[in-house]
Amino acid sequence: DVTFKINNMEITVPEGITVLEAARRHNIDIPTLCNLKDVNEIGACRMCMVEVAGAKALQAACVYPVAPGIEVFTNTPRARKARRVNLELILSNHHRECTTCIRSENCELQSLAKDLGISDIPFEGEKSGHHIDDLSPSIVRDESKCVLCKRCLAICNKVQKIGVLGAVGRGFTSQVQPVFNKSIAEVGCINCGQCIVNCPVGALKEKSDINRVWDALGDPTKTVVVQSAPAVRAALGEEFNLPMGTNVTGKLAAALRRLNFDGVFDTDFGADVTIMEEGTELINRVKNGGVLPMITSCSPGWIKMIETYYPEMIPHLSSCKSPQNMTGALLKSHYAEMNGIDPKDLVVVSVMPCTAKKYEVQRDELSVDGNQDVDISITTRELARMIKEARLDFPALPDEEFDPYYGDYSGAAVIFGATGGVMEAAVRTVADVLNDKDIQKIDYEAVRGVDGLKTAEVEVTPDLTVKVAVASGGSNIRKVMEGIKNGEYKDYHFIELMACPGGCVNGGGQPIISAKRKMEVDIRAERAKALYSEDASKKYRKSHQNPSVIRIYEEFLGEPGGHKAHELLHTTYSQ
Ligand code: HC1
Repeated sequence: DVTFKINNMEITVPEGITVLEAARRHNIDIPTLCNLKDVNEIGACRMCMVEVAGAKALQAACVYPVAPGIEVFTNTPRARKARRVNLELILSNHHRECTTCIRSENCELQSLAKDLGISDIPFEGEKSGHHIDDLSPSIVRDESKCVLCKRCLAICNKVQKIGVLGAVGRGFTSQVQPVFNKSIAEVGCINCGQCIVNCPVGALKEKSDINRVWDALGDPTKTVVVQSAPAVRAALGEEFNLPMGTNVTGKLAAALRRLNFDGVFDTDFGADVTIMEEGTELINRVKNGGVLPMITSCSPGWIKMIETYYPEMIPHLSSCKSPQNMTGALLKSHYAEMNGIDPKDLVVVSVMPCTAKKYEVQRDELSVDGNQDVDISITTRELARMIKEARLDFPALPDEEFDPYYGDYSGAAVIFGATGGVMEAAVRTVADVLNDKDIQKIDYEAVRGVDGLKTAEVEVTPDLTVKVAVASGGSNIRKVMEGIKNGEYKDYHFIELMACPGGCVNGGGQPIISAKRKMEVDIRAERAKALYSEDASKKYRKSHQNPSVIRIYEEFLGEPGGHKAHELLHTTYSQ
């Protein structure tokens, strides 16, 4: 431990942390804009300037390590003045359309300006770029709002290891841009949206599809149904000031119903169907000498990553569509038929924690005669905006159920939204099928938790111990890819990969949490708790026990992995 003085108060903190973190641990805040714990600690924005006794110049607290006996002052006139000038300079070159900005009231720059009492900007003058890049189906970049904090760049390069953003120019011409000054749509971006959820301001946002949903809902010739992903219920409440980790499944169903969707369904139903198909595929590959390890295929950011960067690994990918698209394909076929609706007049909307789902729905492989399985995908944040626009008092809504059949799901489906959840759901079903009994011990703790890369061995039958791995976030995915290539995973059977760190609960479409708050809580763990507690409360906790899943195979699909299932629920990938 290290003992030193901050604002004349003696504190003791662990060695190796920064003055910023030490101060915050003792309830002394120092403002920051560019800091992102463990990811972007570069002292670029100069907002965290403090005085250190004996040092002439002010120091950036976010990169200044604690040391025994130092004396730090966070609130001197000189430090306050430096921060003010820095902030005024940033604001002078910022496109300040605060009332209409997507990040209004959730903007770290706006909060700082308010907290530091900035009322006018003395440096008004020429403003740099005003270019808006909206060619991607997922991500919109507005350079005029960029504050050059480089948080997006650090996340993309270091955490996701995709590296499509770079810093160019110097001084006034500095910019953060996709490589080769191209559109983000043209540079191998995997659409994960981690840049968006780590941007302090409105320089990055999702491509909004809200108006398309309102238009569909207002069109009397259309039947408009909605499906909501597992992870949405773990975070939507945050948009309405409910505590992080509150499960809002019941209010989510109630809100969707009050937005006037004709059917209020759950992607979790499709997640259960996915387990039937993926479990069957795994058993077949194990029994018949197919390509192993088999890798999950539900995260569209991961799909884009393998197609772009590891096409030679595609034979490892499960052929299963994602739960979103399985649900969509069944709605466009079975549900439409059952209800006498022409599939052309059925609009399927999905609510996803994900920006890559906007890209996924447009994939050519996921349409029948030009009719997409899922027509429009919106993020958790966009749904929150629709609920606000419709003036629904979300926290006061009653808890309702999703509509029967396509709204029925098991506990196994709910945990899809957290890293390790798909694996656990699959193992629950595979173990029951191979043993032909209802196994009672189904909490597979070894694959739970937020670690980026986990491995486990599960004895599913006396003759078969399944070796599994679970990874989330691009850098961990890259480790697994390299591991497969060099033989490290040669006796593994099944690997779950999710593009976003922590899985969908931390997806690029989820509510945006400030960097300061993320220093205090692990949002991945908090949100995951909401899913595991719903799982534990469900009557059926295994996908194959969901009575509506049993029913759809009986009355429509036939056998898991059979002809009809293949036609509707499986897909191909491009190399
Ligand atoms: Fe996910 Fe999935 S879990 S990919 O993370 O398999 O987005 O929530 O909907 O499709 O079910 C996302 C979440 C989601 C699919 C499911």
